Amino acid sequence: MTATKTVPLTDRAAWKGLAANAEQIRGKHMRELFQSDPGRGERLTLEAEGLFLDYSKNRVTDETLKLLIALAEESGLKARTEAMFTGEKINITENRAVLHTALRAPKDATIVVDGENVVPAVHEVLDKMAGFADKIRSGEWKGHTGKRIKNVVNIGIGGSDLGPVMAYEALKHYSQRDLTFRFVSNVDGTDFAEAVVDLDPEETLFLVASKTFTTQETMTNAHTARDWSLAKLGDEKAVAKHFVAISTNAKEVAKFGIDTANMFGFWDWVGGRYSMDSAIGLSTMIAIGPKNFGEMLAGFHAMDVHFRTAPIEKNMPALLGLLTVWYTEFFDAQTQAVLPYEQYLKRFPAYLQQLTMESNGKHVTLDGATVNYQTGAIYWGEPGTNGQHSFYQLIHQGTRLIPCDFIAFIKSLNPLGRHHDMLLANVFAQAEALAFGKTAEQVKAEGTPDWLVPHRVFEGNRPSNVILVDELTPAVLGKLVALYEHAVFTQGVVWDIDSFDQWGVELGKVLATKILGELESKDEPKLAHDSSTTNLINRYRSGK
Ligand code: G6Q
Repeated sequence: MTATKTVPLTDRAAWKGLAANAEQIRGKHMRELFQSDPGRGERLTLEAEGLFLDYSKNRVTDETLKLLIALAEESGLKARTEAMFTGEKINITENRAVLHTALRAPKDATIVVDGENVVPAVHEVLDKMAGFADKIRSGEWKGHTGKRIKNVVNIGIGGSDLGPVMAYEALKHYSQRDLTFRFVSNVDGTDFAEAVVDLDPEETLFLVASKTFTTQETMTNAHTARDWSLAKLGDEKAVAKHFVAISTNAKEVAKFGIDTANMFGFWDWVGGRYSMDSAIGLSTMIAIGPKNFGEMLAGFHAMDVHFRTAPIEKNMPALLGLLTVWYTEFFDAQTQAVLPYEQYLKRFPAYLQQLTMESNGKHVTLDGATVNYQTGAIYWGEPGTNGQHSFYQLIHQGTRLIPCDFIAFIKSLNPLGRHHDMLLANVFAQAEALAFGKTAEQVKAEGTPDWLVPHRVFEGNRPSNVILVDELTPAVLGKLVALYEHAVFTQGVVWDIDSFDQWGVELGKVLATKILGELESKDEPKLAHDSSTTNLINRYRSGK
């Protein structure tokens, strides 16, 4: 697909309408919006696939919502969604289809890329993963010395790490507890050293997860892992029992010494940050078992179907995406906080950082024109209630507007006394406090001395969404991830950018390769950098 000419975002009628609408809303407090519309808290909600979204505590009116929906329509959201789902090459700068949705399509679906239905191959890999995962889980797969595999170490970085770590942590409750999982990503040797410090190579399996199998960090860690294993196991043949590869590059896998029979493949139409449900999820499948993994995929698929078919006004990912566009463009919001009130989702914000920021951190449109608006919000967050005792102060009383997504579950996976009621009381209280705040009159009425009143006033009018779900299951995790994937897609469509490339990571990689040679050179290298870089290199060389 080549870039299609669309009306520039800021020339679209709905954009202009939104700009005018924002001026009216800026002077309105959410207190007023709720007082004048008693049904608002029930009306501005949406239920999809078991996820309940309360978006009533946003600085929007019905007019705003109408205009945001019109903006999505004018941006061609529905057509672009179909283009993605049907395998058009919407990643135009890499000339690739974007088909993570095919990874969770049911067996009987047909999705054609370059004249071939990709669904059978997806299921073939899933079946192979299941066979392997079962062998590890049951103990049938033995290490080189005949011992059972007890430890699984995933080596990967970026999209080949963040999804697997997040999913493992999120679904730990469902994991096989006699297996230990570790994740090594950083080229900092400490990451590897600490990950294996208490492991026995005879009982340890490495999953080398790399789409390209050329990523410097991952290959360095994989070679170090190989040396670590062989130092104890001695024999090169041990590699076959202790290393498997997850990659699209069979040639490089074979070169590393991994039997390609122990390779789990995927395809160039799966972007790294969209790959946790491909073979990259092998660690997840070993942890939770093929059945649970299948349920996670079914969850993803359910949200895919919802996004593809629901009208925009009832479309949860589209609404979430549009609300972020609203605050980014018209309220100068720079960040979006994601605050899960669920300890198992502690890595979810980190996962979303890559998904959202690598996807939408772009400064040119599909046509290559520099944008005259903001793109990609900065996503960040920590699990509640911990964040409340650290950075929430700035959200409540600081000078910046930070829209928040709260994620909470009605049932706890670890019900303990009053813990869960307390946890949920905090989510609801935070959303309420952010929206409605506390006026000077209220503070005074509590007997606060006049000089202290301004310090204790909560302005309120801070927007948030609450996503409330019954219980964290593998299917729900799939739905939540797909929810954000499609919210990010919606934003990218409105912003008219390529959400699926990542050229921004290239320059640093190239420079690092050059500098590495200079750091390791025995002879005094001829440095042709700026004075700061030259000084840093020299300081390191003389100190190391
Ligand atoms: C994600 C990016 C990037 C990628 C890593 C690892 O969308 O492409 O984070 O996942 O650079 O790449 P490999 O899997 O090829 O090692």
